[in-house]
Amino acid sequence: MEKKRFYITTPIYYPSDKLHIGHTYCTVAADTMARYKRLQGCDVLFLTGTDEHGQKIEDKAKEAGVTPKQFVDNIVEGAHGVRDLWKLMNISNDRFIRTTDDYHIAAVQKIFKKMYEKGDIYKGTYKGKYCKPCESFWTESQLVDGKCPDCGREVQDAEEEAYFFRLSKYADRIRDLLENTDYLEPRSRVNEMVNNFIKPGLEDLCVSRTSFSWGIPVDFDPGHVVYVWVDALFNYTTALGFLNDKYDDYEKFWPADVHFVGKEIVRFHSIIWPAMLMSMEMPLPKKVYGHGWLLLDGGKMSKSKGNVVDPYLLAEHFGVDALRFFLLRTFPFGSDGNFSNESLINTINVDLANDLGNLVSRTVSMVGKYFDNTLPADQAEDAEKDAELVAMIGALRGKYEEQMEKYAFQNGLSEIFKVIDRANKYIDENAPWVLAKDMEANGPRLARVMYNLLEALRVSAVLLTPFIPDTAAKILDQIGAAADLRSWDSVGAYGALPHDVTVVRGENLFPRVDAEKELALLDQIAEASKKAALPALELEPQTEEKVDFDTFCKSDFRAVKVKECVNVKKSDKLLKFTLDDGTGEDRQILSGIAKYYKPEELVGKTLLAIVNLPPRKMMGQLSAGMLISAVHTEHGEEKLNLVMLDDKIPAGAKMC
Ligand code: ME8
Repeated sequence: MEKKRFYITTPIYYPSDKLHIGHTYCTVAADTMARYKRLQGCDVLFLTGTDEHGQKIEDKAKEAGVTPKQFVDNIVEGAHGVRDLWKLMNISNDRFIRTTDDYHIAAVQKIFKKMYEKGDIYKGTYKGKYCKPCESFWTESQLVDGKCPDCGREVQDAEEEAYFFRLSKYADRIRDLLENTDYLEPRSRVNEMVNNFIKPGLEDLCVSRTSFSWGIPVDFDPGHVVYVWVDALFNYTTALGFLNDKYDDYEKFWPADVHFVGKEIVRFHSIIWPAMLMSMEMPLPKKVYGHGWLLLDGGKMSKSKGNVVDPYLLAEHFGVDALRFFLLRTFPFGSDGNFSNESLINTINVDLANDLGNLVSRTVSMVGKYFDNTLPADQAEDAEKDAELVAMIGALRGKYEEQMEKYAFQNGLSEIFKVIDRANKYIDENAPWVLAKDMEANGPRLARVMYNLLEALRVSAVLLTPFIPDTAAKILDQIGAAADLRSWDSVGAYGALPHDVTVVRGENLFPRVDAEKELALLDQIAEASKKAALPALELEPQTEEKVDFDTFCKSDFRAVKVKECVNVKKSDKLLKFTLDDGTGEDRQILSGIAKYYKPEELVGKTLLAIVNLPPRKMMGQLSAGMLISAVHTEHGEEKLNLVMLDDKIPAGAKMC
């Protein structure tokens, strides 16, 4: 029988910065789906890649002093880059597309021309805002406070020649697609699209730019580059060989079974993408699934906010499978979820260490201890005691499949963990350690108890394989499941494991995480990397306004010696100085520098003060003058140093 085909894609990522855990989320979900379909016996094509054109990349490259291609090459192929990350996360993509690949570029040029020749792309004028000094076009929404986002100067209305796609022509068909088919899921996203974009009226879409050059050139009109989303969306078909000779899988795999995409790009995939496919007279993908975001402290992670979570760091600390598992176990795929180190550690300790890890290690070690690793074939069932667990094992695959087909990863895992919980309870109910006291009488019964536990583990581990491939294989090794007992067919019903199975004791698969220690360590690392991301040294810009010499000379700067220095009561900022200013009378100055100095460090020092400022009261105490200090910001932290003079300088010496 011919195998069923399954084509799944992730979005292709912008290599403008290193990827974070939010990006990893979608790719891990798609990988799990691809592995699940392979387990079911499908012929799977799983595509991911990078979306490498556009102004943002051009700008970033310029900032870094390299060409755009060198810039993206480094983030895609370099150390800790996109490819490295997918390798680390055990992503089993069959293909990886880069939109800078020649075959893709040539195919997009042909696609653009086809839509142009058909009349669905036409030349018009794009109205926008122009910043003359920067020679840049901006849309209204790109402006910052109505000014150029780059230089902050005034912008003016301007027009640019551009190509447009007749999106408006497809509005009715798109609305029908969204409202009357299952094209877009979860369903809640359909209303969002229809109400926010379709009902207000779809306008034609500007699909070429002339204000920058890092894009696919429109080959019949030099100077124009193809809008990055047109370039990017067609990756799903060029990577199969559409209008190119690089691959030959278009007939076999198109239309895609599902595109996984984050919620903010649902609009592109559910309105623009199908409209362009309609224009090209190509079949539409069967489904677009818009997943939620991983939030940090309630907000979307973003490099510019400095609140990204580094997947390399987490994988190194907790292991790749623990991280993969956490992402799909903790958050419902269609909704947003709040990431925290606490919930990651909690999931590892509760689900993996306590429930699954303990079940594996207890079961395998009991089979070792009571039966020298091999169960006897002579076993005694207890219909009443075994019924519930046996029934749950037999029904698990069906329940799991029902959830997985809906991309409900969290629920699929819940079904597995119901069986794992039940098996743990089954150990307590049957108390193997009591049975083992009289092996002659209870041996066959004890053997069946062990068998049922191994079978629960086998079926669970096979169905966990798409989520935690390496660890599931280790579980199956430990419980002695041969290759043919790891298949989809072998877990359709209870009982495929041979009765005289031999277990192989192995490492503890999920050691408990010391939450307090790990959290402190992660906090430290996060703090350090936040600081490292900030400019090392920030100095106040110099004042441009000039001060005339006479005014300057009016400021009376003097050397002062610290006779006494104490903290001001009830203030955590102020230090009170008693100073020798050379007049023979003590001078008192208060200064808000308690954060930077201990009072005793300053006694005896020679400092610089301005002494002719009008005296003022601070916390009820008089301050006559001001001590001069130097301030700067280092890694985001304000630093202050009092100006200290050579102790040779006598108190009261005038500075000029
Ligand atoms: O959008 N939580 O690329 P991209 C969950 N190049 N998902 C997140 C996330 C988070 N915190 N942050 C980002 C693009 N993502 C385009 C795609 S496809 C033809 C072109 C997801 O690198 C985001 O929702 O900005 C998106 O689906 C994906 O990462 C890629 O984002």
